[in-house]
Amino acid sequence: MKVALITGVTGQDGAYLAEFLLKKGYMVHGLKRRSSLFNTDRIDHLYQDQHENNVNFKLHFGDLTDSTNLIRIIQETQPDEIYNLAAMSHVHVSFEMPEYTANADGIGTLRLLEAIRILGLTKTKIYQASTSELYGLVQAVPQSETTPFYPRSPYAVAKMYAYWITVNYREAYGLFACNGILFNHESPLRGETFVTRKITRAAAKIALGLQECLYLGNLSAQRDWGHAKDYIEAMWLILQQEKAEDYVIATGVTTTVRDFVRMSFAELGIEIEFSGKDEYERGVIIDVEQELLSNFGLNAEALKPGQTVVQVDAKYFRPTEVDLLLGDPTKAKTQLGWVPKYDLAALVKEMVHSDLQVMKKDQYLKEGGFSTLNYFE
Ligand code: NDP
Ligand code: GDR
Repeated sequence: MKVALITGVTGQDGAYLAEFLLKKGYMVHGLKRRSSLFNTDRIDHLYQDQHENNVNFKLHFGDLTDSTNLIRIIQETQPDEIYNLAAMSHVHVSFEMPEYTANADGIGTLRLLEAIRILGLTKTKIYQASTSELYGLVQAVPQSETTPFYPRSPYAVAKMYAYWITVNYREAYGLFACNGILFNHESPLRGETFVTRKITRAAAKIALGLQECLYLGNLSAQRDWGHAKDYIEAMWLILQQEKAEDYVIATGVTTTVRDFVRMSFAELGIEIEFSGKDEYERGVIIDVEQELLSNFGLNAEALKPGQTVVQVDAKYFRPTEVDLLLGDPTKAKTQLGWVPKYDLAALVKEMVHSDLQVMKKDQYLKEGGFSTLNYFE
């Protein structure tokens, strides 16, 4: 039985990866942070009673800022594969918490690599969650494994350190350590403050009359969006190769935030047109497909053409922005045989309909007199 250790197991990718590896017959260990509330929502369906025999999913308290804890867990679990997914992963928040981000995302990776080196686990393979944010200020498009980096946030700078320390430990100590340079990937499990999930949640809430307007930042940013389920499969493939190498994982299609908004509302039968510029831009309903809305059990009366449902709020602008990301996944396709199953339309559909179900539950609670205040930035 192969043994895997996933840091960041409670996050979007950690949850999908844990499920994927368990299906492949792995013993899966996950690193989770201590928190005052339960933080295992995304993996609760995988929970196994630890008193039973044949337990193959186990969680350990830990943190990437604590070396002794990492050394102990790795020594106890003796993993064949480590997936380092743990990170303070929000680019905008990294401007507010630059030092912590450097510690967890940058030095955290070093702590993990050092733990493996100190323990002499030369056969353990390591996957490092690198990111398209490394490309930052556009040097060339599409971006491939050879495109120069120009990070544009404390998050990206920390991840740049993690990228190079992974390469360095591979070259210096012969570790099987690889970077997956993953472009944005989303899902119904995406954190609520990343732009795609913020949009799909708001579209569902607005359709149900639970929210009036969605406030966003830069609508012109372009991202190469894929589905997390496809991307975690690439992580696994990267560690199954003969040779440790770095790979770009992307769809090769880029879309603006504005178009993601249009697609999400259209999925519910609400057509939006944008007008105005920069912080004065707004999205207004121009048509409501009553039949489509009623198919989803929605009452369209609250929605009228002319109604503003999206507005720009400059507080969401970043001090330095990454304007355009478009990946070239040729190496992954040819060497790993990796091809994504989802396109953007299928991703948007899944996210919007999942959020519609979540929000219907909220609506039910609200009607029952329970508070459902969700303050998401
Ligand atoms: P999430 O934000 O959903 O999950 C991050 C995980 O890291 C959570 O489990 C979180 O724990 C944990 N974590 C945060 N800080 C620490 C710490 N100091 N010690 C231990 N654990 C910590 O991210 P994703 O699942 O979306 O992304 C996974 C990884 O891939 C991240 O490293 C991210 O930077 C990177 N990445 C993501 C991309 C994407 O589009 N999703 C693209 C490219 C790279 P908790 O649940 O307690 O907060
Ligand atoms: P990103 O994702 O920064 O690319 O990092 P995010 O969804 O936060 O932003 C994408 C783009 O949308 C613009 N935007 C907004 N973003 C947020 N969060 N909220 C808003 O209201 C909003 N309005 C517009 C942003 O300015 C940006 O241009 C994600 C994370 O998962 C990283 O961890 C990962 O490394 C990269 O993807 C690849």
